[in-house]
Amino acid sequence: MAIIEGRFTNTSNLRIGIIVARFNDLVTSKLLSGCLDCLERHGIDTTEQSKQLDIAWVPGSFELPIVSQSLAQSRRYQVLITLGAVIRGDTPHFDVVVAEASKGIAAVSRDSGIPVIFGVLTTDTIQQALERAGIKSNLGWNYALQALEMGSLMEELRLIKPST
Ligand code: INI
Repeated sequence: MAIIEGRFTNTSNLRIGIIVARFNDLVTSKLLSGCLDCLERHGIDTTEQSKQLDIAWVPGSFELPIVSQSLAQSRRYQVLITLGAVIRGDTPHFDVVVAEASKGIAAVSRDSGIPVIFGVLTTDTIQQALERAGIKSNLGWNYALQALEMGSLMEELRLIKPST
């Protein structure tokens, strides 16, 4: 029996790309701070000189899939994290932005074989978004943990030898 699971230690070989939406920057910059805090505490070099981490900014969550796709195609990263905040109160096309971002991110992940963490908050109000980005908890932290787990899990899976 093989037990296959990700880990949260020995992160020195992990390369991570983060794609952040500027729309609702008040929220997404907080998600990014939480994410970086968690990565740093798990041994990832988060300094400006880091060779383990790159951060790409996009205008809004709608643009997260295309830039994720480009980073995935570079084969430079074991895992990508997308960060966005879509707030229903702000827009009648909430459903369109959420649907395109979620379907697009899932498609990039499946097509490239590189896990892409879905770190897009979808809330009714800015208050709810802020509560999830630092006032109560910071989901950026959770997205970073999920990235560590998935990045290392996919490496484990690649090591499985075909049965003879
Ligand atoms: N983008 C978001 O990330 N969150 C939103 O709440 C949002 N609203 O409200 O419209 C939003 N719109 C911008 C969209 O993601 C694109 O950047 C834009 O349509 C250009 O393609």
